[in-house]
Amino acid sequence: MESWKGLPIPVVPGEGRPLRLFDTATGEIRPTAPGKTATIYVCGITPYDATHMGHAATYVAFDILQRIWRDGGHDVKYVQNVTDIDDPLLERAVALGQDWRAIAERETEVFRADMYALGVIPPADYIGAVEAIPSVADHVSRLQELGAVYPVDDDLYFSVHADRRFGSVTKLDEAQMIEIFAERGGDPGRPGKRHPLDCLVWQAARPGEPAWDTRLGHGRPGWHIECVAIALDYLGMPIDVQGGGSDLAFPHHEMGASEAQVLNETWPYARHYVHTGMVGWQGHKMSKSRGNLVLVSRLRRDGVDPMAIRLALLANHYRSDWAWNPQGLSGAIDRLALWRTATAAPAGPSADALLARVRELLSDDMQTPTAMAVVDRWAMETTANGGSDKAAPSQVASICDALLGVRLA
Ligand code: 5CA
Ligand code: ZN
Repeated sequence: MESWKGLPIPVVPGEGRPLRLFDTATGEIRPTAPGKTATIYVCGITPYDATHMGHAATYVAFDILQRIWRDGGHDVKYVQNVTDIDDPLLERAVALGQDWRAIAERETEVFRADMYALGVIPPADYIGAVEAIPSVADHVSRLQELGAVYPVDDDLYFSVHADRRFGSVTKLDEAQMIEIFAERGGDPGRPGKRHPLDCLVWQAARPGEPAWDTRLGHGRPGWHIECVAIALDYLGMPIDVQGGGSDLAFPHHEMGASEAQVLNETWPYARHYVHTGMVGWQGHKMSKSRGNLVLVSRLRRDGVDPMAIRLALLANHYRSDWAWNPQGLSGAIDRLALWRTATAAPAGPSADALLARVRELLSDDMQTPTAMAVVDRWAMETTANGGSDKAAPSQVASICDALLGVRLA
């Protein structure tokens, strides 16, 4: 499906550093992207109630990641899905008395507009689950040939233990896995399954629900295999980074990795599993199911500058859980004003040290809060005492744009 429009990214002098990132699978900060072209798959939205601050924080974090790679001389291949058919979307359609397709199209459009406003680099391939159904059927059928899939009634399940590395992404014990699986859309107790953790890869048509005709019969895909089919089709294995919020580490990324590793008979699916922290609001994780949402589109309608929203998100380290709060937004509005004033000044202190320090901080597990404090110090010095470097203000503006995605002009 159509992605959103990208904006030109300024090139800053010299070359950035190799990016080191925390990897969920190893629990360590390790170097990323050994090749010239870096590949990244970030799990996309299920299109209803888009785009809340948790979504926005996650996609802005993976946007920063790509900016650092580009600054370090890599080309980036970025793929994202839209889960435009899934149980929660159908449940919402019933609750609203609306067509599920209309909801998906409308919310995907809101998401695109929000991503564009926030200056998020668009994926080269933006693929809907519905579009991917023929490919999902092919991948499931290949898993069948490999003996890793079995029927339960008319549905098809993947034997997670067909992959001997199952569990290596999150390293949870079995009791924890079963508990989280049940909380996050899984069905550990379904009669007829060979193991409680086996996951649905194909669901036969249910009365009143949408279904598609494929080589597997009339039905629709399971969730994890949808992302795997898209990632394998558009990127191939291993991908450099599989990204998403920490709520996707288990079961989604764990089970997806096993499906891919069985399909490809190689390991690993991804070199890095990168997970963002959860944004909360009113004492809970911000979530569509709970309805405690602050929407990007709502703030934009209220006249909040999207660059201030971006600064409010980046003021938190991507891996920490944090709560959205109005003070954070007003601090970001003040910061944006300070940066705009300073980068419009006739001269300031040299930008060289700032660039080196910002690169150092961002390439070390994306420390955006401290990188922004470096820009603050330069901006305060410029507005208080000026400086002798006439090129510095526009250079700092380019650095903020290229590395932080914050447009100041
Ligand atoms: N469609 C699936 C992924 S294939 C899905 O999880 N969709 S979603 O709409 O629920 O979430 C989209 C992305 O936002 C996911 O990466 C998810 O981990 C992330 N996300 C959801 N809620 C939050 C939150 N409160 N804080 C941070 N990230 C969040
Ligand atoms: Zn996904």
